[in-house]
Amino acid sequence: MTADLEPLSVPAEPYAFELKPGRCALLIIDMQRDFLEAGGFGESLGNDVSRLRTVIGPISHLLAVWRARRFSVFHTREGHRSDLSDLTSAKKNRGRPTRAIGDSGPMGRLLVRGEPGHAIIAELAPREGEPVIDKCGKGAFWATDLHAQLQASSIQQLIVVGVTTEVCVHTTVREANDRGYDCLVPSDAVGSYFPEFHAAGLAMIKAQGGIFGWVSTSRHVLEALA
Ligand code: C5J
Repeated sequence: MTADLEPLSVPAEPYAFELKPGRCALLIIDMQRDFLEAGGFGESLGNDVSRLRTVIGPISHLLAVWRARRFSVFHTREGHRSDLSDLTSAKKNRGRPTRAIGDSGPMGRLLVRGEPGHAIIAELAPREGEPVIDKCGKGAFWATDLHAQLQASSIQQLIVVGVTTEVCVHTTVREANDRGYDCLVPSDAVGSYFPEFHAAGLAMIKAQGGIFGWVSTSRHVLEALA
């Protein structure tokens, strides 16, 4: 059991984050082929999906350390049941896409569970025993048992990484705040199709004394744990 080890100070903004090893989970948001690869859901919305690939290295390094220390790792996937019974018409039609959620593409039906595009990219594939939270919304807490699972593991803090900064990462950080978690977001381990939204999303998290949490880098987290 790794809980209640000495806190570690991670340089961060707006001030140092007191990381509690054993009480802090690495929460990896939606690192799915549908968002990162050509032919997936992200591209169907007109996005340049290559922009998201910069986060793979930093997340891989954090993940390797979290696994080596036997700290908690949670993965999320955004997607829908094959009958689309959990897909609202508002979400399906938003943006008037040429190919909508549930339509067929090169990686199977877009954002549908079990299809090739719904899978987490090979570089970050979950290991046996690591919880994978399937969510149909942007936030990882809504309509999932993530909170219950975190509580069962006595988790109080989250390092939130993945994609996209201003959408699913941000929504999840906000949800986590309202449930009492302290969140640290490493700026190089979250990514967006839009650099300006990435910057604004991070600025909002750390503003007003850290109204949603702390912003740091993967290097600072790794150095604190070294
Ligand atoms: C989006 C996400 N952008 N994972 N999902 O629709 O951020």
